[in-house]
Amino acid sequence: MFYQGSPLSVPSTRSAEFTQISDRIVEVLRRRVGKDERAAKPHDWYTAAVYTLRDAVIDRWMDSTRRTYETKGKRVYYLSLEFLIGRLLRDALSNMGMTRAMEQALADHGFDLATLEELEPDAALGNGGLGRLAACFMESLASLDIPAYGYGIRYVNGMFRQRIDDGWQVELPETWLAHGNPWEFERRESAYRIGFGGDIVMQGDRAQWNPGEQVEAVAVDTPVVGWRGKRVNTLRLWTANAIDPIKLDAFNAGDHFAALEDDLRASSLVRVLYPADSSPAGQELRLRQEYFFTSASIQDILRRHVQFHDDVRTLPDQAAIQLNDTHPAVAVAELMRLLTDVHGLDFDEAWDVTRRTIAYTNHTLLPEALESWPLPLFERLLPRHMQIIYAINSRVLREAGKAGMDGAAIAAISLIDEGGERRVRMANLAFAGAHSVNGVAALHTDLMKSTVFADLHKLYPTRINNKTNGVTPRRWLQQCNPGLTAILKDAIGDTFLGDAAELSALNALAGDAALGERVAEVKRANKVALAAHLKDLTGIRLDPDALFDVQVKRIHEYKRQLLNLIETVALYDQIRSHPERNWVPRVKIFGGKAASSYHNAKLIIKLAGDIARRINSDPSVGGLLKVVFVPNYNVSLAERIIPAADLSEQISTAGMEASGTGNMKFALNGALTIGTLDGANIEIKDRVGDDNIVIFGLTAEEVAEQRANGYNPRAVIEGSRELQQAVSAIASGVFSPDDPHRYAGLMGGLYDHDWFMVAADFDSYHAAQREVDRRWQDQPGWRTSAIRNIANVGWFSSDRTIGEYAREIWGVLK
Ligand code: T68
Repeated sequence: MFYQGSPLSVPSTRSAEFTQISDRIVEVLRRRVGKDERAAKPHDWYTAAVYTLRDAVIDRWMDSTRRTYETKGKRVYYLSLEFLIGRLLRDALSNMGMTRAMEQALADHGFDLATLEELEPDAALGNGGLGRLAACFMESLASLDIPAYGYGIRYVNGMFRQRIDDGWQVELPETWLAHGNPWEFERRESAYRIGFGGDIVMQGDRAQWNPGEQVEAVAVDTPVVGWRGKRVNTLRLWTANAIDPIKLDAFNAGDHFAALEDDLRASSLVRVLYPADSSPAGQELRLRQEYFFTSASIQDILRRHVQFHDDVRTLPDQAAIQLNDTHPAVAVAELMRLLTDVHGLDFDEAWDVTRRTIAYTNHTLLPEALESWPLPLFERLLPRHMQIIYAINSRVLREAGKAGMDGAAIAAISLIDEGGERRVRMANLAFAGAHSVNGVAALHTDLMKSTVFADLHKLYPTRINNKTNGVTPRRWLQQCNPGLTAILKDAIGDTFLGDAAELSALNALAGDAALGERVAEVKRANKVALAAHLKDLTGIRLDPDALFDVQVKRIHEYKRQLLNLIETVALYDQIRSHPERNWVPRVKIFGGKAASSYHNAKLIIKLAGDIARRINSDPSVGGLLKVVFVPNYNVSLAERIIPAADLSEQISTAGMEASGTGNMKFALNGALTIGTLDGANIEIKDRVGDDNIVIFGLTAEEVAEQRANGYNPRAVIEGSRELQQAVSAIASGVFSPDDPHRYAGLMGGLYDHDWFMVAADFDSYHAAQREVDRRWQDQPGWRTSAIRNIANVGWFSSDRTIGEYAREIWGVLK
């Protein structure tokens, strides 16, 4: 709502800062946006507010850069194909300590900050957890005053917008740059040539790569503000330009398309983010994207290094390069190439520098997600890198041979997969070229050692280490849940704002009824607000006094939205058969995107919609159960949904979710977790205590055992009345009368193989849900549990995670 001309109530104490900002906004509106106050539209005011804030940010930014240069400090470089940032205005205002002043200044001009914030599009340059982790890490690096650069791609179209048409997911391009981006600065002077293809000429024993094509990478910088504006770091995203954007002779000869061909080829490199969570897109363009941004980043890092320290051999003292998964793993070969072919180091020296500089984070054990490229493709695009990889490989295999490893172990360690079509294994390349290889939760790290990297781990036994993920408490508590933050400040003071571990002071107050009530009141207010928003989005009315049971994340079979849906159907059945029982009113909230080519994931979305339609319109459940699928789940929606959740669904098949980070965000906002012993759930349980979490299902070890010993899902389904009824109802079209066979295949898959152990875990999950009901019926007990969750998950702050990387991998903190 805009109150043009009639100011919102402005507190009588007008700070000098507020008056200054208020005047500055008008000045900026006129001179930089080019609008008069009377003509300006809300979007113009939004832009003026960002520019005004940005001016303050820039001063700190230059300050931070100067400090780093002066102290000759070691810098951290975080290479990631994804940064799932979301909106920046609230984050930057809050970290700069300018929220209140900006609110008042805008109110002075008749605008509401919260409304203007909604005009900012989400920067959605990521798929899910991996991309969001990179964004949390960037914020924590700045908050911990660590000089760092994030490097990635400035996609013109980020994560697709999800529309639900008749229950089916439809993918639409997201045009986040349509109205310009007031946060970014193009740096034309930071431009590099990136080559592809061509051939190699030997000059003595030095190789010279003559690429067949070239494109120019240009830096576009965004400031990243740390907590209390201590430091402002740089997120440097690369965009692509053709070296020769228009061939005038072709154009003048009338062949307009051919004249612009290079330009089109360059822009297509940075056009789209591949919407493939957990599975590599097997496209040439994807490999080109990976090399494009990696090469530009490594060239930039080396340029900065030699500018101040003319010896490239000191690189490891000045730079720590972290590879976010294998997407930038070609960095190993690229750094080797530049050190040997350009800077003249010999192979051994270059290998030593490379390994001491680079570290690699693994985010998945799913075999289908481990990147590998067909060798002929790799060789065609990156012929020099292929030679270097062969050279690295022969060295690694020699070491394995010397260590007495057998043929099978050597085949597993090889950077080249020789089984069938030959492929380049990016995880093995990253492992070999890094001094540190880390997993993202304790269980995941253990499994790395015993499964996919077992042989590499034997050869290099000190390389694998664990860094359990974290989330930034600024965005995921303070900014998204100001109501709860205010109560916590009243209860324990505000030191937790700078150090989330201080939340543990709440433990002493966990049984305090008055605090429990205040926390519950805020939760209810957040639920009322979410219900209103979801009513607008979906038309479905939700009761804020019901238990809000939420599963929001990418749709994937291993995350088991299907288990939740089948249990929802079983509950629906039981409510109808036993209406006399004391049922807990529930709202089941689902949200998430499916990779566009992932058929079963898309079918699961359709199933959620079909189940929702049937249950929501059935008067016999008497409003005890409602189901809603929230379209276009993204960071901004997460910021509304998570503070309003009572129950957090973290129900992946044990051993398959590397960590999870949503699990941490929900607990930090006082939701109880229902979950398997998977990923970071285990560490959450260890911290919040068994009484404050509901655990069910097979352990990772039991899953492996069952799979090895011949798991028979059909027998399991036939042995469970609730499960069988629910599965046959879905299979026979009870929820899809318009197409009764729609789910026959999906349900048939459960009977036949059930790789994700839905049937095996069903009874245990169903019982765990009834345990949740019992706990909910004891409201004081539930509130205590909620407080215990908030009190004990401060450890999952990304500040703690980054502190560990900084000390144990990068050597930049003591
Ligand atoms: C996630 N991985 C893990 N991958 O699944 C999750 N993959 O458990 C973990 O918490 C998180 O990483 C952070 O460590 C992903 O999100 C991808 O998004 C992805 C993208 C492209 C290709 C493969």
